Amino acid sequence: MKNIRIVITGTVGAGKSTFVRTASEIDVVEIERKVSNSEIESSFKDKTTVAFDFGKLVLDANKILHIYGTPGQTRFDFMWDILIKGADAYILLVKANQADSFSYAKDILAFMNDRVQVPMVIGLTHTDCSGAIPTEEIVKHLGILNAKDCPAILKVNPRLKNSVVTALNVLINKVI
Ligand SMILES: Nc1nc2c(ncn2[C@@H]2O[C@H](COP(=O)(O)OP(=O)(O)OP(=O)(O)O)[C@@H](O)[C@H]2O)c(=O)[nH]1
Ligand SMILES: [Mg+2]
Repeated sequence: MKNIRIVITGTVGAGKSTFVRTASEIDVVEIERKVSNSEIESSFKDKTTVAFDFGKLVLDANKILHIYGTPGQTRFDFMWDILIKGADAYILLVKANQADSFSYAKDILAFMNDRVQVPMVIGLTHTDCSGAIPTEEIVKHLGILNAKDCPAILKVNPRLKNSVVTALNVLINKVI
């Protein structure tokens, strides 16, 4: 059995913790804190990841995925650094209905690219929500200029097991 370390990163509230929870076969380790009032106003939720999420999924007879979710907030980016080093692959989740987070997603991508060159895919979340921006427009905002440089981009609903497993399979096929 081979352990494969997958990191789920992305913008605040994109669905990283939800993704890990949906994927995992074990009780997930979640290190979250209540967000302050000002943060609630901007993110419409009451908890945020401050360290990491951890879950496990046995993908097939040969592969066990160790899945780590990062914090979204930049003040915890020391954890991005710790988690991405040693990753075999990662997923960047981008909240498709939040246009003002796209430049932040671009910064996260640059942060990860500076540290590792491993397979990755981009997962667009909240595409079921009103105000979701079309994929081609998001790609432009992420600074991906041509098809050659474009990683796989898929719509992901972190609440749905099928969707999460599909995304993981697309990624794992790039690792092997
Ligand atoms: N409708 C819808 N809701 C989603 C989707 N993805 C995530 N959510 C919801 O978005 C909220 C935030 O999800 P989290 O998993 O906490 O987000 P996070 O990326 O871990 O957030 P931080 O740790 O604060 O960066 C939860 O209520 C999820 O159920 C999606 O694709 N569609
Ligand atoms: Mg989280």
